[in-house]
Amino acid sequence: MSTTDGVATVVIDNPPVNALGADLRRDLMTALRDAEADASVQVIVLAAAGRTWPAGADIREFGQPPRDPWLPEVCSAVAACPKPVIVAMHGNALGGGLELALAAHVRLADPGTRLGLPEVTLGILPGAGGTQRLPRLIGARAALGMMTSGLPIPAERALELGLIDAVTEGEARLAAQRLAAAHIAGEASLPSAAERPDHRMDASDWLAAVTEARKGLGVSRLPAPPRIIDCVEAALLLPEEEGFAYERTAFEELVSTPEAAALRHAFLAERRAARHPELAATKPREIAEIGVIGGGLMGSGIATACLAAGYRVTMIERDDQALTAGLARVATNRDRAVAKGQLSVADRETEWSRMSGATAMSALAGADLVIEAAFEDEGVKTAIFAELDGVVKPGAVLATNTSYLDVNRIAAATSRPGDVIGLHFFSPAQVMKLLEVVVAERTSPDVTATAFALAKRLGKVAVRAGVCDGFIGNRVLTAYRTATDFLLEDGASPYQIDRAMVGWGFPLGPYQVLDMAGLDISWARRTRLAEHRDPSERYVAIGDRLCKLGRLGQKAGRGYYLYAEGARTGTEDPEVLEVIAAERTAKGIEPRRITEAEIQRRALAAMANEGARILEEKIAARPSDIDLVMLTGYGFPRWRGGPMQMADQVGLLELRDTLRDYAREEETFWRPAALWDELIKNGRKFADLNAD
Ligand code: 3H9
Repeated sequence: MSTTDGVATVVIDNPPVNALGADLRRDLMTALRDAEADASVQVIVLAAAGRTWPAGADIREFGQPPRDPWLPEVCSAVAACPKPVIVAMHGNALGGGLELALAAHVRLADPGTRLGLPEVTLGILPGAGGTQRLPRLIGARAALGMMTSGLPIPAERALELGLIDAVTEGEARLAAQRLAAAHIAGEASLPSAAERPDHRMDASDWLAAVTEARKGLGVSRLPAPPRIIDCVEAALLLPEEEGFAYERTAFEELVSTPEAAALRHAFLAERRAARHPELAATKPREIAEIGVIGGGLMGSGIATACLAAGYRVTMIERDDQALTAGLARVATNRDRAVAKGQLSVADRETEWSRMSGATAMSALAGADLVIEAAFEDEGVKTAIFAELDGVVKPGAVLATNTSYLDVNRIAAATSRPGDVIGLHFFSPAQVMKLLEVVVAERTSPDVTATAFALAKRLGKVAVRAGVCDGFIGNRVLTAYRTATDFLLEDGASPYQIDRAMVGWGFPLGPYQVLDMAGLDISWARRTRLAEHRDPSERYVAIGDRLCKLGRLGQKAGRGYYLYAEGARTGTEDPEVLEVIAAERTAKGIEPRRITEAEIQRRALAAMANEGARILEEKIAARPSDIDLVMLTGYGFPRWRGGPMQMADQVGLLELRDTLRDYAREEETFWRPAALWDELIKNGRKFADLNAD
C-alpha cells in the first residue's frame, strides 16, 4: 500500500492471474484495516499488478479445508469500509475478482477488461456475494444471464448495464487515482450507494426473470444453475445478510458435489496438459507457412483451422478436380464463419489471400510445417513422407494426421525423423478442440514444443501421446466399444446401450456414433488387425455382419439404426436385432437381462482399465491427460471429469474388484492392469499421478 495526498493505493500482486488465495485475502484485510485506521487516508484505490485484476478465487483451494479470512468476509469488509473504495480493473475481472469489485463503492475498468462470473462452468455459484449484489445492481435478468452462462462481457457492455461506473481512457489505476484526488479536492463526487438503482424495486420484473430462467433450464442435470436462480430469487425476498447466508449455504453444498470436483479437475487438466519436462528448456520453431496434404473432410478442416489462426496455407491434392473440391470445402467453412458473424466479409477477403493450392509437392518447398492428411494407409503415408523429404526445406516440421498408424515407421521413411511428429486432429478439425500430439521415438523436443505452440494458436487443447495403435483416445474408445459389444452379445440391444450412455451424459451412444462415422472405418481396422488377434480373445462379429449386409451407417441409410432419406437420427430396426440374435445362437450364448447401471459400469471399467494400461506403457504422461482426451474429443461428459477421475470417485479398490469379477468371464480383455494394485497398495489414487 502507498499513500499520496490522502489516496491510499493497494495493489494486488499474486501472479499469474491474481487469484484470491488465502495469503492474498489476509494481506488485503490488513491493507484495508491499515487504510481505515490511517487518518490521512480519505479514499482507497484497489488495483492489480501484472496482466489482470483477480480472475477469481483460487480454484486449487476448493475441496481443501477453508482458510480465514473467507472471500465473503473480505468483500463485506470492503463494502462496510467507511472510506470510499474505488476499484481499477484490467484484464479479466472474473468470479471472486468481480465479486470483490461489486463490494466496492466505485468500479472503473480499462477498455480491454472482460468481466464475468464463470463459476457455473466449475459447477459452483458466485459465493462471495455475487448472486446478491449483481442482480441488485444490473437487474435479475441480466445478472442471471451472466451467471447461468458463465460468459464474460466486455467493459463497454458492463458500462451499459450499470455494472461499472466508467470505462477509463488508458490505465484504470491512474484514472482511479485521479478520480480519488478530484473527490478529495471537492472537484468530483463519487456515486453513492443511495443514488444507484436498486432493481428490487421492480419486484414483478425480477420474479418474471426468475421464472423465465427456471423454464430455460431444460434438461440440464447440473446442480449449479438451479441454485443460482434460487439465490437470485432469495436476493429479492430476503434481507441482505440473510441473502448472503443463503448464498453461502448453496455455495458450500455445490462446491463439494462430484460434478464440481469433476469440472475443477477438467479446468486444471487443460492447463496441466502442456507441461512436460522436456519442453521446459526448448523453444518452438517459427511457423508462418503451413502445407496441408489432402483436401478431403479432414484436410480441408485442418486447412480451415490454420487459415483462421492467421497462417499462410497451401493445400496439396492429387489433381485439379480434387484440389478445387478441397479449396471449395475450406471456402464453405469460412463462409459459415461469416454467416455466424464470427468473421467480416472484408477480413474473409484478406484471409483468402493467404490460401493457395497446388497439385505438386514442390509447392511445399517453403513451408515451415506440413500436415499430411491423406488416406489412412501406411504405404500411402510413407510414400508421401519419402517424397516430402526430398522437397521440403531443412528444419521444417513434418506431421502426419494419422489416427492409428505407427509414426515411428512413417518417420523412418525420411532422412530427418527428428522433424517428424503425429498431429491427430478430430473431425471437423476446424471445430473440435482436441489435438493429440503423437511424439515418436526420435521426434526432437523443439518439434514437440512447436506442436504445442501451434495448438495454442489454433485454440486447441493439445495432449501428448506416445506411439501405439490408437494413441490415447482411440485406444480408450476401442475398449469402450469392446465392452458394449460384449453386452450386445450377452443380451443388451444397441438401443438400450445408447440410451444408457446418453442417460449417463454422453451426447450420443456408441452405436449412434458408429452410424455417424460409418461402420466401415472400424471394420477396416479390425480387418487390418485380424492376423495379429489372439485366438483366445473374445471377438464380437456383429459389426462385421452389418457391414457385409451393406449397413454402413447413416451414409447408407442404415447401420445399427434405420434412417429415412436425409435423416440424421435413426429409428430402431428389428433386422439388426435379428443379426444380433443369430450371432448369439451361433455362439451358444443365452441372452440375459442387462440393466442400464451394468452397461454404465462396464463402460467405465473398460475405459479406466485401458487408461491404466496406457499409463503403464507411458503412452500418456498422466491420468488427467487421458481424461482431457476423452472430454474434448470423445463426448465424455465434462461434469464427470473423465474415466480416470471417475475411477478415483468410485474408488480404486471397488473398481479393481469389479474388473476381477468381469475377468472371470473374459480374461484377456478385463484383466486389471497392474497399476490398480500398485496404487491401491500405496493408498494412492490416479489423481496423485497428476503431480502439479
Ligand atoms: C470463484 O471465484 C468462486 C467465488 O465466487 C467464490 C469464492 C468463495 N485459481 O488459463 P491460463 C492459473 S471460482 C487458481 O493458462 P490465460 C492456471 O491454472 C473462480 N489458478 O491463462 C494457470 O496455471 P499454470 C472463477 C488459476 O491467460 C495460470 O493461472 N474464475 C485460476 O489463458 C494461467 O491460466 C474462473 O473460473 C484460478 N481462479 O487465461 C476464471 N485461474 O500456469 C478461471 C487461472 O500453473 N481462469 N489459474 O498452468 C480463466 O478463465 C483463465 O485463467 C483466464 C486467463 C481467462 C483468467
